[in-house]
Amino acid sequence: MTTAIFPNDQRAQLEQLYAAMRPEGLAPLWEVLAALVSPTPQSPAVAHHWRYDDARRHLMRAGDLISAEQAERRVLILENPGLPDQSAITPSLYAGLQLIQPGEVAPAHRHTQSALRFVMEGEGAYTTVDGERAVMRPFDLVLTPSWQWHDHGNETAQPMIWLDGLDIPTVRHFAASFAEKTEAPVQARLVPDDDSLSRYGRNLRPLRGSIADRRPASRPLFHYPYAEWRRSLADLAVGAPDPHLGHALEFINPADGGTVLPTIAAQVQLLPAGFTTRPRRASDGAIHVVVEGTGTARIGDREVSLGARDIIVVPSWTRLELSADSDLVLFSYSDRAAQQRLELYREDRL
Ligand code: GTQ
Repeated sequence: MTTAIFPNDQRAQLEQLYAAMRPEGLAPLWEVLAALVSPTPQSPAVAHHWRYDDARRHLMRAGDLISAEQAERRVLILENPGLPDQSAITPSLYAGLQLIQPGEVAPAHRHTQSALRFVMEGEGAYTTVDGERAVMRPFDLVLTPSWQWHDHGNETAQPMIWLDGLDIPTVRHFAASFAEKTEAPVQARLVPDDDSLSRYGRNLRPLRGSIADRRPASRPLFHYPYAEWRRSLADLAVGAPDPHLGHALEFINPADGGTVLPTIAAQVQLLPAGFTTRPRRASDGAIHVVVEGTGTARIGDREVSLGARDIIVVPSWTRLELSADSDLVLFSYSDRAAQQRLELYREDRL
């Protein structure tokens, strides 16, 4: 807390007032106003870099020590060093690396927190969302919208690891967490696998006759396969890159063209070999994952080298400049969706 400057006698009398009113739940705004209403964002989060291989080693060890069923979710939380013990990678968002070993099931539950999964390794394991399975491949994006039942399973012979991105700290901020479990750990399959991808994933939507659609009309799609988004990015990359973003595409909700989740926006970008972005800063706190290539991220006064599957966090209003050694493909998610809905979002292209 910052302390305002006052002459000594005034300060002494003010302190007496504060002491007298504190037990009655009263506090002076003038002591804290400058910190509360700062001219620019003052994030308690710091820039940080997780090397995938290092995180993976600890995750595999956890896999030896505890089962997915026992843990309910076997996840290593990516905790921002500026937000210790808060299970947060930014003030509003959560990130974790989840491991499902061959034959394991992470049992069905649902909660008000919205989630995305970005597959880091493994092929053929599934997430079932409200009775529909999405079979996952590396670098697929899969959503679990608020209050939809989800269980994860791996019937393949390889471990499956993905990055979980959730709005856990946002929901905690609003004290609006609700969660439920089912009796059976695995949901029944109600429709063919990837049914919603067939219906909504190709720039079409079902014509409604007398049979109502099963999924909520407002958020019908939950699987964005790597093969599809990578092809779009490759086709886009024949043109000139945006100076601040390179070639960038946002994942959208086909129902309204908006962000994939009400709180979380997700995007991919490709920076051609040798390209350096112009610096930019934005009020969203963002998590970036290296999909392909190598390069460098300059985040504020930090510089980190980016290798395969590395993860970085860029706090709000921190200058970011990205350089690609080889063609660099990044996935990222941020709280821009929530900030735009709350009319808070700003960016500054330098
Ligand atoms: O897979 O449902 O990393 O509920 C944290 C909370 C994953 C999940 C997390 C969760 C999940």
